[in-house]
Amino acid sequence: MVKLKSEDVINLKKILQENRNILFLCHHNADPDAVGAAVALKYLADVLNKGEDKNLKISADSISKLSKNILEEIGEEVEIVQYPKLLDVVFFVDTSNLNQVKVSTQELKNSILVMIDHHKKTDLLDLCTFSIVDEGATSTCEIVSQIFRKMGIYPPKGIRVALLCGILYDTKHLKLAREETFQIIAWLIKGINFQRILSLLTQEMDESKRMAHLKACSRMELREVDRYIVALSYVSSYEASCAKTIVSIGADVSFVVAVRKKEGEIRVSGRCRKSLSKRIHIGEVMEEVAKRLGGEGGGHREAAGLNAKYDKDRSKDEVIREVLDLCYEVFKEKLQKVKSD
Ligand SMILES: [Mn+2]
Repeated sequence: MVKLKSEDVINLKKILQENRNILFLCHHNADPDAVGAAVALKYLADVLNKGEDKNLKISADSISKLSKNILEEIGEEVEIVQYPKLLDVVFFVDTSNLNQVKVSTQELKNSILVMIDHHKKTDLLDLCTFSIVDEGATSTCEIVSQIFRKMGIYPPKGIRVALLCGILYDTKHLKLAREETFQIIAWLIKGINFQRILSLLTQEMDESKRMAHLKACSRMELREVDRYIVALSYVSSYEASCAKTIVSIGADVSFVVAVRKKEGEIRVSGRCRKSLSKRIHIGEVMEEVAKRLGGEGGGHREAAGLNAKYDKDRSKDEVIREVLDLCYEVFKEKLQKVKSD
């Protein structure tokens, strides 16, 4: 079970019962987990406080396409606004950091702050009077569902659809699910078609992105180092998605360059297979390439990127060639180094 303490549930209930003006705040580009948890918490507040003229609101400075799908399906609304008017109580939902929201920090001091989240704790938590944060939970929706269950309140279908979407989204369609996740899903899913939930979470890829993937593949150059297949390519946008796609179809490692003439910028995205990432840190490769290009780079073992300045006097093709060669060289050097260590 999610480590949900009875006293936390009692305290949350009290906050929701005693306050009529509550803002549920989601992070930037709110995903289905943030939106699902916010919609459910707002419903809970509405059920627990029978008072008249309540003001219960959900805000985000932007929401994702999938979140829009879900809100349409269940007939709920999220106010899309920067610097929303803060209410007596402000909930940070699926949001651990003030960088993820656009609010006035000065105004925050006048509200009771509450956090319901599953991310790593940050300083924002110190500003909150009350919080339920479980870093072990796979989603905020999972935590919120547990809260309902502990309170003995069975949410209506629309709310359960939103919660299921959040859980499915954050667990990458259950790939990251734990035993508790399945238990809460079994509790939520009564009378709901699972395929419908899955279809709410799928979206057609943009034509421009599909085109970028296809171009990246058709322009691809393959090299081999130490029996690893290195794929090099270039596009004008979606370089990260292209690099990921190239690895997914068979390369061990990929580097995709995008030269943006207008912005005077070179961007590179690097990806590698999980097995190779145990030997090579792509973030370190990108950091080193960036250093040699006078830019900035870094990232994770499997996924990383860099930005550097593009000298407008030089030809685009020449720069692309040079950057890709450099990626290949640095990768080779790092690989030789691990081999000799
Ligand atoms: Mn989440």
